[in-house]
Amino acid sequence: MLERVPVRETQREAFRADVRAGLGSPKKSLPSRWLYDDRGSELFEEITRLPEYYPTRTETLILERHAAEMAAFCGPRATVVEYGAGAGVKTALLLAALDNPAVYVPIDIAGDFLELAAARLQQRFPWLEIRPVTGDFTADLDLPDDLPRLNARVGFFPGSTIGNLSEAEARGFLERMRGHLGPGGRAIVGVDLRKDLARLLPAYDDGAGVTAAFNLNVLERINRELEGGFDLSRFAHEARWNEREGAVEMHAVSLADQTVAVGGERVAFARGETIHTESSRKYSADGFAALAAAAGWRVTRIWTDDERLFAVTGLEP
Ligand code: AVJ
Repeated sequence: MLERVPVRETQREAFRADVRAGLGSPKKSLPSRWLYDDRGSELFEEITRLPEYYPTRTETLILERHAAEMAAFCGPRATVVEYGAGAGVKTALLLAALDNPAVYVPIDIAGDFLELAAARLQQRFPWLEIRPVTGDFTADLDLPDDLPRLNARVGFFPGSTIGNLSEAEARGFLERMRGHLGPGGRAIVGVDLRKDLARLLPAYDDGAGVTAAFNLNVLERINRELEGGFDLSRFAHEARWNEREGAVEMHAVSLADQTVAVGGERVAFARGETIHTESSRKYSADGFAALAAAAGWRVTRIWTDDERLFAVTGLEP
């Protein structure tokens, strides 16, 4: 397909611009979205199966355990709008539990991935109307205006993806979602909870080194796509807690004073200097309720696990 080439090129130019700006600033950083190319998405799937990485299996357990209550909360004949289409396991759990869901609208920036996930779900739920939307849900994205308006709309945002957004971005996202879902809307949002650092940090620095590979893959991506010269043996993965932000941060730490070629420019690193590659915010139940309230939502349900590691929240306008 011809129109695909410009899209890829535009992506690459956006990547180049972000890398230039992020590595050119005094505190080096890269937007976390660039972690998720094909290799990064594969590595993230591997992360979700690690013994140290509790969020995915805990959230899945909560969805399984409380599916009936969630179905009652959402009501019959729902139109389910999912923000970011994952591997589909959690979606299938929710759709299977709901009372006759009518329409499923997955939104994702990766169009190919989205079509694949939609096709898989269609096999499992042949009677469900599936309407994929390719787009960036963190930006000002509209839903198709011919969706059935009679049904209750339910927003689904699992995985604690909301933790990747800054507080301002998260509020903006929740406000836009409220607009999408309308006055009778409901939302189910997965939120990773604050916890002991002894439990939290290993989830982002596992013994097998998968998270390290996931983090440093963004440097390899610069090498692959932007003719970069990063020597991966001269950078290390670091996960650290930022108390002020209430977030686990991933950094790539330079192990030496060095200069790296990136797309015709040279970037200097001092030994110990880092590139901040991702923040994963953790909320208290009260903190999340306050954030939701600022965006016009009330948290009226909290489903959690016995250890209170993770919360699946139910929101009403
Ligand atoms: C996909 C953003 C939910 O923050 O836990 C996992 C990403 N980064 N290990 C998270 C991630 C490192 C993950 N989210």
